[in-house]
Amino acid sequence: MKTVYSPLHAGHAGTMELNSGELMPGFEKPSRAEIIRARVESEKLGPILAPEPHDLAAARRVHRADYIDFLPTIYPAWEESGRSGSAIPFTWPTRGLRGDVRPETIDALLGFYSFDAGAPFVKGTWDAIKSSYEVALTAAALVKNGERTAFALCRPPGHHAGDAFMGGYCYINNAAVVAQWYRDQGAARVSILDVDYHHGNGTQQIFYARGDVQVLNLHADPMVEYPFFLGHADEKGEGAGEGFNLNYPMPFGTTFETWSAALDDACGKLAAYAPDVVVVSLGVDTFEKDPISQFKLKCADYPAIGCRIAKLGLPTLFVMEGGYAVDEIGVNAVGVLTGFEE
Ligand code: Q9C
Ligand code: ZN
Repeated sequence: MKTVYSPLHAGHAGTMELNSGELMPGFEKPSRAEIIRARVESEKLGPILAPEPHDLAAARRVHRADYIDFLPTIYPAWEESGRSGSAIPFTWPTRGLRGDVRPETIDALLGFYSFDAGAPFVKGTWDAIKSSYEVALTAAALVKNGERTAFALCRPPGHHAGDAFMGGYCYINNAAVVAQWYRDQGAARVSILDVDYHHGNGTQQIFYARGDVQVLNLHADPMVEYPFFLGHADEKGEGAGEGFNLNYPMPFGTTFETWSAALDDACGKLAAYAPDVVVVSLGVDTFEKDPISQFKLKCADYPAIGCRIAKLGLPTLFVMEGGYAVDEIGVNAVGVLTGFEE
């Protein structure tokens, strides 16, 4: 299978994040994508292509225009105000405050367009976000043009980004963008299968009231795990989307036995929906040694995930999301892909 990759992700580097009361180097770092790319090469998965340039029209199909306008302008404004390093929000319009009035200054805008402090901006962040978006769209076009599958090696990831919010290392929701792009290219139905350890709260929010994009999420129970405030089993969609959002929250310590049973159930629901194309939000932070996660999947389990998804017999685009155990991130991510191809 072909992989699409851009070196521009590497400018999104030296980010800082708040962890247990301390500001520390971010877990979402450039080596993640570099190690996956090296594994794609060493496993001879297939050619690695550069992304085609794209304007932001496809991003505006799933994100609010004012949010897309904010993303490229915030860091220049931050520097203009005499600051450097990571631009990070520290205040949010929570319940009872005015979340409907767009403020005018940098710190307020950062909070207005986010749900947490986990999507920092440094100098190269916007170029990385844009390249990640172009990687996703370029890989999406490969599958549209007849390839059975393709791998969008996106960095930064996307599934926590909603219509007008960033967070959890995510800015533009690459999987949502390509799902909508397939609809706009004529697909009647699209399924998004999110296997990242964390609930894809942004993806759910974007498609919650729609029946033309089915969203299936396997993740750690939001009662005890980030992103906490969405992803419960009773969230099934609303209006025209009723029945087209499916959540599989699982407890800490979940092993592949339990996790793969959930995947099997989700694949059954997906097959019944009979989409024209499947977009997999591919996170490998379900791994037993992931530094920020609490599931117990082993390296040998990842090819089995790819194999189960391949059994659906549908055109399938893989979009990279999370995974923070950098030593094994290449083995696990590429393991899913080789498992799919066997
Ligand atoms: N620093 C993805 O896997 N963890 N995002 C917060 C405190 C945030 C994960 C812990 C995890 C975000 C794409
Ligand atoms: Zn994750």
